[in-house]
Amino acid sequence: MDANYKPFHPSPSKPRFVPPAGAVDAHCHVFGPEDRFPYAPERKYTPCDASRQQLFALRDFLGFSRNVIVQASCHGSDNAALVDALVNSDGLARGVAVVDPDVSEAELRDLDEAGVRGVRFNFVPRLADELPAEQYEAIARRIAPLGWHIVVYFEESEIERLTPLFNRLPVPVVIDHMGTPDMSKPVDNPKFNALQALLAGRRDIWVKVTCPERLSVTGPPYDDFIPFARTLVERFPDQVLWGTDWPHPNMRTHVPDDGQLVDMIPRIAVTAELQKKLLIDNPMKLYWA
Ligand code: 0GY
Repeated sequence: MDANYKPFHPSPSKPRFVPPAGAVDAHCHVFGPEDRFPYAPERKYTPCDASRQQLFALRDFLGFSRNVIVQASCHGSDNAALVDALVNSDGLARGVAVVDPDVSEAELRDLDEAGVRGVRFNFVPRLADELPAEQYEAIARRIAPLGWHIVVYFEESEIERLTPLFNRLPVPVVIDHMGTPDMSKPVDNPKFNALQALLAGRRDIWVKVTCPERLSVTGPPYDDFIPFARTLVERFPDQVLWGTDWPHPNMRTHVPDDGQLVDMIPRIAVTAELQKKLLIDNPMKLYWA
């Protein structure tokens, strides 16, 4: 792993919040192990290995039932580690892959068979190189017949530039990490309002209320994250997803305690009904329907 890379928390706390039975961690990753699943030559960072066994043990420890595993940039478009995790999950994990524009029909069918339900477009320059817009649109057209969706990760500064592309995608769109809002600003700010306009304009656009550890300016216990996440959960209760983001790649300031992240859930989804939508109904509709 990179010299300055911070491995995930070795012993997270047991959360006090007990997720409802069937809860889904809808954003997490597996990394390597490198000796079996080497990292991509074009990667922009080298993480600490984080195996499927460790992920599934954390799922059980935190009181979750299922995982949505998202292909991270360090594995490029080689989805082998992701597929290995999915096919060894007893049906309890679904995946989001990264594919090249020239991916074959047979590869897409194999990924679908393994449990992949979406493709991720990563627009964050420190993680991936952006493709021409036509190539994203072509991939979206290719996956539409499979009933898959597109997951997008971008920096908030890019939201206006990318909105027309997102609106042209002919499949559902899932936005990572609330569109990465600037938490030193009030919730009512033009960028976060642009995100909400996107969600209000298309009810098949979803958003992950994830990554306090990455987005918070104040740090643990991440109080500044709450009003942003709570706004989305209350305004768009049928379009929100929650995940740990384990193993939290590229953290610079600190390593989050996953138990503490789970304990934030009742602060952002304050009723049992909102928690059920966030943790069960919404991810089940997207990934297990
Ligand atoms: C995340 C966030 C990060 C990394 C990746 O694909 C990736 O490498 O998504 C990040 O560094 O912000 O969702 O895990």
